[in-house]
Amino acid sequence: MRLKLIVLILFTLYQCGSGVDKSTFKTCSQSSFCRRTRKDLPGSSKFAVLPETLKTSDNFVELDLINKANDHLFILKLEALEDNKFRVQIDEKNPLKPRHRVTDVLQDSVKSGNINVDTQDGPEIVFSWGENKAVLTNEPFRIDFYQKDVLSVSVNAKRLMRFEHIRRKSDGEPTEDPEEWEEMFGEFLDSKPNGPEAIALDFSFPQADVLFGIPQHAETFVLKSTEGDDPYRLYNLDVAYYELESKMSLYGAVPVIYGHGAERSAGVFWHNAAETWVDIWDSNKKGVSSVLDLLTEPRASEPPAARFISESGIVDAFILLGPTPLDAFKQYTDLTGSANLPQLFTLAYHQCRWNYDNSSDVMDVAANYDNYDIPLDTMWLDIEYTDEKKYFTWDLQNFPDPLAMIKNLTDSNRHLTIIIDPHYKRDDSYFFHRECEKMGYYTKNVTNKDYEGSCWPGPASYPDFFNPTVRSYYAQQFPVDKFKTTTKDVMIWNDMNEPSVFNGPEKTMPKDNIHYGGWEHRDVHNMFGHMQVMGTFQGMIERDPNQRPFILTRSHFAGSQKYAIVWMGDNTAAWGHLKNSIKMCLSEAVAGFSFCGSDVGGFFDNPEPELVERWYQTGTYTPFFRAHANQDTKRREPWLFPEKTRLVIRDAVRKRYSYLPMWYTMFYEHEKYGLPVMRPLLAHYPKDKESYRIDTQFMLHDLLLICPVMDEGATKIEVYFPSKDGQKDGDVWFDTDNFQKYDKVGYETIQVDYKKTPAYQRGGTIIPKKENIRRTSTLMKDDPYTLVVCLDKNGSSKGTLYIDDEKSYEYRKGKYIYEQFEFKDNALKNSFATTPDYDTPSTLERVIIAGLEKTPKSATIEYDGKSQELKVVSHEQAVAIENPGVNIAKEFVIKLNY
Ligand code: NBV
Repeated sequence: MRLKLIVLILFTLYQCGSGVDKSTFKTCSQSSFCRRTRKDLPGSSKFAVLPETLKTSDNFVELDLINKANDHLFILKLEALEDNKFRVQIDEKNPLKPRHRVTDVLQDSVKSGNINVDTQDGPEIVFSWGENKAVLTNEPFRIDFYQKDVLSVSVNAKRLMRFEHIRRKSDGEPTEDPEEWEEMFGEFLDSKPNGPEAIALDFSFPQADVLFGIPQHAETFVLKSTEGDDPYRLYNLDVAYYELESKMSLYGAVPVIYGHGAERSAGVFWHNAAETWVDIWDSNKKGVSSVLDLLTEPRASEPPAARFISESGIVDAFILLGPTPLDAFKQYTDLTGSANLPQLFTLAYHQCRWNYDNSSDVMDVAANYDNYDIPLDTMWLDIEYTDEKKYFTWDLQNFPDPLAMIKNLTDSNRHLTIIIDPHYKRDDSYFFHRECEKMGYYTKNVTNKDYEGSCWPGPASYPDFFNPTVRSYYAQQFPVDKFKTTTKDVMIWNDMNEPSVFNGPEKTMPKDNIHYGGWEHRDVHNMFGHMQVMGTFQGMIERDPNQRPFILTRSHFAGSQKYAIVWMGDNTAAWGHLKNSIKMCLSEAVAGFSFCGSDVGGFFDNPEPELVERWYQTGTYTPFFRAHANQDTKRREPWLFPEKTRLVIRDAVRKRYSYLPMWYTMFYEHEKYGLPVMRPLLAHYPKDKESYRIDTQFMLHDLLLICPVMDEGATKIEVYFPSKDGQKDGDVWFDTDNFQKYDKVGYETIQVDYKKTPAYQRGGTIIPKKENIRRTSTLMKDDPYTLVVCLDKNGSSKGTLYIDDEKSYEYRKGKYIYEQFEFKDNALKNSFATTPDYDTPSTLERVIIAGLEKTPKSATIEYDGKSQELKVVSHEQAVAIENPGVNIAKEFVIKLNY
């Protein structure tokens, strides 16, 4: 009873009403390393390269670097990487103790390229690799990266580099800040055993007009200047009631940034897992903004730039030289990986709530989806399913027979996802705690004892997921012979893994806690969740090696996308949060997290029906489509709303199911090519400056332009049709509801009734769909396909379709069908890059063609040496070729007859 009360008090303090409690979280000026680094002014750093120390090898060169302010020596390592990438590492030459280097993020496949030293006399050393060149200026230290002779990224051009060498307090080196050696935040003391060890470096993007990236922030997609404001913060935190338009940290931290301009894109990946703040200088090449500008001399144009400031670790920066936005995104996923192809059902619709109270609640909700004819694939269980928040156990009072409940779902082709948090109840009757305590598996505090914090179960400890043995132990909990109340089909949700600690500094773990290898939590904080999801992934693979794991994680770092998908955490049922979900998912997508979404309807508070309708309509087109709500909200399953809302929800979900073949194909191509699924407009229209800042519209692949209605009471919206050349040349677009054609560039007012979500298929594309909507995606597996062919200005188009067993890893052994479609010269043809090695009974049931100049009289299909006439039905703005009937894995040609 007392325990429950304490948890309740801590939780109430934690939630703190309905607004973010800013006093819980640091500003830059409350953090010693950010405060002291931010005093550095451009031009202040005194680093110089010692050219005579140059050592070369095939793939990298090394030089000494000196801080002339104190004569401390560093090693600068420059490494050429394949595909227009470059790595810059700086570490102390003779550190008092080793500095932390990030592991467990980079792909094994990262390959070095050959680096040549072109010139090395005089004040510069010039290196080249492939089409690229790096010019290293010795003093002041600076590196300019050229892609095909165009200056794309400059390192330390602002001379803001800082590198605090590790020292002993007793050496009495000059202090810059009174809290360098010990820091207080509220009641919390950070003992900082290593003293000051911050690093900072600036990167300029001479070709860029805008910078974007560094999720996770509730901010616009394009980054804003931080002059006169706090920097963007990257420090995984559990921020209840987070605010919009804020540079405060949220649950994830992905230190990759891009600069983009009409001619080029480039990026920088800052491979550091310590707390990081990022300053942004946006471009002042904004053109004439006032009459005064016309009269005065143009200002010297400073390119947009970013400064990364990290509390510890080394400088390890990857320069991504593009030159296109898609090239730069790919270079980033080359380094950190792309998401595995998910099981198809995970792309369908999910229903969650904190909490479903008991087994019959779960089964009733699922059954009601059938009663109201709304498809549903996955039910979710939040923390209350456990026995007193002891993960890997069940509350057998409310869920007396979990296996029967799961079977009930599985029998109707549905799935269950359950939550597993990273805090473990300190209770001797709990096996997991007993074993972790006995084996020494918990993260240690500063005195090397098991760290004890407080979370849902009350006093709790946190396994040290950085230790591979601990990860294996944790992974061993998942197989069904161990976790007997689950089946192989139960999927996992890792929440609170920043980690969230109710009674910790900034509601997280103290920085002087100790992890595996003796590293401080300070060095690795942003990777704590990443290490948990690695363990979860391992556990699910051990449970069933041939089933693709599905994991939702709240905390994430660079590379977590290989293991888990993300969402926007505890958002609010407000229109601003609906809009924000698109901005945030776009930033996540360019940082490798394509499988992203927000709690549909909003987590906190009760949404009005109109907001629910618009949120579902937006959810149709966001990769992760899950409704979720806080325990204090009113129940809000679709049938609890007025009929109109329920029908809108039904339509939105059904529309999502009709596009599942497209989603699945896009995610296959995501794994294969490493490009985002959800894309900002600039990804395809890099020359269109107007498009850069548009973050209320987005593209799905290069196929659809989605313009969700996200304003209360809207009866019309302004849709922007982007330009290919930055002027008048654009694509043609077809409204997906009625195939109305838009051949234009610029804004167009579109009328929107409550049913309408403007979405346009790009002319030149072919999208595969399934139009017989069933209760679950699994039931649609062998259903026939419809191809939607939208023609470009030349009357042609192309598309792809991927098919496999939707579940296993057999596709990695070639058991799949991947086909290309092409429409040109009045004929639709398919072809296969590799011979299909998967049997599907699915046929082609319809081809819809939009954009034809004349309506054909009929069509003829040829396959297997036979030919057959097909009926062409003319609709207002498209034609439909009915029932070609050919197996989708066969080669065919359909010719139009005039
Ligand atoms: O586990 C309860 C919630 C969960 O429903 C939500 O989705 C997470 O983001 N969890 C956070 C803990 C506390 C929320 C106030």
